[in-house]
Amino acid sequence: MGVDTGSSSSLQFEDFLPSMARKLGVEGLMQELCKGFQLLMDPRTCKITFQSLKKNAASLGLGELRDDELSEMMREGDLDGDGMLDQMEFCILMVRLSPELMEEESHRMFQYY
Ligand SMILES: [Ca+2]
Repeated sequence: MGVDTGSSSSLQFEDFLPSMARKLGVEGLMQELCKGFQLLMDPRTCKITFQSLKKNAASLGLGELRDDELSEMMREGDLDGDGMLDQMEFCILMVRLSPELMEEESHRMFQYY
């Protein structure tokens, strides 16, 4: 999966999602996102916290994100306001961060919820 390290704008790492969605299908993509969640979450809480995100981001190729970008992800993704991302919040965030995917897939993606 490609990470656009040449871009200075924030939150561009999601660009691989549309091609993954085409390759894997929506269901396969969701499974991949869930695997990503497993890698990023804090095993004690089974949720993604700022600390677990920062610690584990490198393993997903997100290591170049700055603290403020990680904070932005947490803030954007935290739908119920508990300060952590659960699996559904994470998957929704990943989809929302990909405008192309949102247009192409959201109508099908959100039939799962
Ligand atoms: Ca939350």
